[in-house]
Amino acid sequence: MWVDSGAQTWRNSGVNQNFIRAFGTAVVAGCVCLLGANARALDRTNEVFKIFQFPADKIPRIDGDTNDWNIVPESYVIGSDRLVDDNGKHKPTDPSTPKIRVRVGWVKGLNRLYFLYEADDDYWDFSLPGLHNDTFELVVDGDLSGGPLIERFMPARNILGQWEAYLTLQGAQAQNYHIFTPAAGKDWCMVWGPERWVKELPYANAAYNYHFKPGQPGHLVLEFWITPFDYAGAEGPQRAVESVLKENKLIGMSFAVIDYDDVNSGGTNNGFWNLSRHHTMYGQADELCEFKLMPLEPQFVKPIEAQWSFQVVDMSRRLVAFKDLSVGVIKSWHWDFGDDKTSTEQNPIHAYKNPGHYVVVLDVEGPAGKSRRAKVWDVVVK
Ligand SMILES: [Ca+2]
Ligand SMILES: [Ca+2]
Ligand SMILES: [Ca+2]
Repeated sequence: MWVDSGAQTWRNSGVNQNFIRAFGTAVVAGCVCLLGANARALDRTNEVFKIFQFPADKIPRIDGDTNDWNIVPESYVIGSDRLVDDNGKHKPTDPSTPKIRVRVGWVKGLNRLYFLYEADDDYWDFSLPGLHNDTFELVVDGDLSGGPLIERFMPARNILGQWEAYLTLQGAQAQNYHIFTPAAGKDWCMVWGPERWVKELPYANAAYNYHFKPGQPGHLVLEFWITPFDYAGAEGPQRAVESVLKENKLIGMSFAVIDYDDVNSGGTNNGFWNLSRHHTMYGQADELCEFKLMPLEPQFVKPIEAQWSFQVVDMSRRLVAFKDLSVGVIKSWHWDFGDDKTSTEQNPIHAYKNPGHYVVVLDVEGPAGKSRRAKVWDVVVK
């Protein structure tokens, strides 16, 4: 349902009522703090869209079956009402407009963004091999660097020339995926830039589920994940830098729905709806929206769980720093360093007398109970 009338509403309404209903006050409050005194140039800086954290034992399987997304609360869903009618070709209430629902997820420890894109359209246009295809266009800036990602917007283009700018700059710091909905007889997407390797495993994977033919109406499911990159060059993955995804990190992202409803219309699309209010978000990362990598929802957080990491500070003194990473309310810590020495500090530093492979055990206790985490032969000093 289109319930918002587009760009003008956004300009006039500060924090939109639909947003408050859909996204809750917690993120609104967090957003105000984040903006602080120096608001960024990003679009919609008065709101942050949420990326759901999947528990590690509930990672979505890329098979076009939506069941693994049932655990994502409705507050994470981005619907058609959030998109802006970008070029005025369709009224937001036009019944021929594709109705979409987008959910975005992530998994702590994986530099991947998972997507479930569902759409209902009255005319699925996907029989041609080129760009004329119903499309979900996704732009991702994994480190909020902003800046141009398409050669034509790059200041250095005047120095480098068009093709050198394309090969050295385009898509390097933010990536644009033209995802065909659906893709029949073609790759699942066009990466708009020379870093085409990012659309293949082990950097991306996609699956569709639909039961319509070209020109028919119907429901489309597209399930996929991509890897965001701080640097993804034309030369291939060897020098690439993945964006490290961490809890509460903000990334830049927007997506657009490009609708074709007539196979004979040539290159002309019938509508272009955008999460960003700026059509040129396809090539300007400054015009993306803010998305936040959310913590686990409370029902997936274990009440108490021991966890820790360590670092050898000085091997010549066999000096090791231990860091508590336990989850939950912890009242006491007990470390057994494996050499008959113990500590009750939260984050102890320990000097081993002798070289060896050690079994280190952390026991924690709190109102929710006890938990233990041993690591066998992780701590090795010589
Ligand atoms: Ca699935
Ligand atoms: Ca970037
Ligand atoms: Ca269509």
